[in-house]
Amino acid sequence: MTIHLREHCPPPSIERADIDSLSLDRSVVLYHFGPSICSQKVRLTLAAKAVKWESREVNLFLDENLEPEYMRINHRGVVPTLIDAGYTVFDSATIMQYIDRNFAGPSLIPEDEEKSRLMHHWLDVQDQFPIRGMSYGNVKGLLGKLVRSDTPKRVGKIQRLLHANPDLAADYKAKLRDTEQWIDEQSNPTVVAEINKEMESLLDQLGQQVKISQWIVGDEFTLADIAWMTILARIDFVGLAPVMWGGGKRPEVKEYYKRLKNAPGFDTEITRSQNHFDMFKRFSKVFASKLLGIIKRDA
Ligand SMILES: N[C@@H](CCC(=O)N[C@@H](CS)C(=O)NCC(=O)O)C(=O)O
Repeated sequence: MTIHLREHCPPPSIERADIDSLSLDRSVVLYHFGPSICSQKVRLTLAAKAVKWESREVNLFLDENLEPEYMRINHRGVVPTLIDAGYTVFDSATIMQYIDRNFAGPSLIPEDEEKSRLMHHWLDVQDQFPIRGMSYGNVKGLLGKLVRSDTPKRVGKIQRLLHANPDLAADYKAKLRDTEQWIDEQSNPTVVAEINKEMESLLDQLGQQVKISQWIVGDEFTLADIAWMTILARIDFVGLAPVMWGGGKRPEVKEYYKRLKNAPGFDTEITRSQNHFDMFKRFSKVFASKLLGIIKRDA
């Protein structure tokens, strides 16, 4: 049974009878990348539900997501992609809801209609936020220079892949447009400043929410908290924490982030793959591998 969901389609819910009959040999495969925020959301959800899964790393720093084999699995060439019992599910927010509905374990979507609406609101808000611009535009120092200088190099690679794979032409053309937008965004300080301002306004609203309760939706830890855990960790990683919740500013957000850092999965799914040491290690490997590729190509 193969159903390919495109973004914004509601995830299918497998019938309980199907789950029971599949449970013994159910294999869950996740295409993901350690530091990718969208992958972190899904890995945290799998961990919260104690789902066993097989890892297929798609190294974004090596542009493995652009390879035709992966583009045939995920036409946008992005991670994550989840494959479960013949279903291929795209888009982190969709995958998170799919996992919650189709696996046993604590429910991460409130049953109460009003609370569920609120949870979806906070899930949508983060989903629509230009997190890529915030991440690439703000990361400072040598790491910032390295990650930003890597984006323009993808243009040539996508053009080569476009010519070599005419059946994927539409997808590679979309990837080219997206990469050009990405380059404009990350290198334009006005755009980055606007994105940061937008985040400040969201954090004001988030602060109001977590001032009155432990988690975003009262005392229930939900998918919205998982998603915001990754966003706040990214803000911290790129060095924006002092601007966003330092010096007595937004104390509720600061306290909420402290609670999130103590929540299960933070260390294993975020800190382990999103730290400066790991990033430098990954980038030096990328540099060596790309250099070798250029030498071989020009030999
Ligand atoms: N809306 C999608 C976005 C997926 C996405 O943009 N993933 C990023 C990593 S967080 C990616 O694969 N970037 C590589 C690229 O855009 O080429 C989701 O939430 O899954």
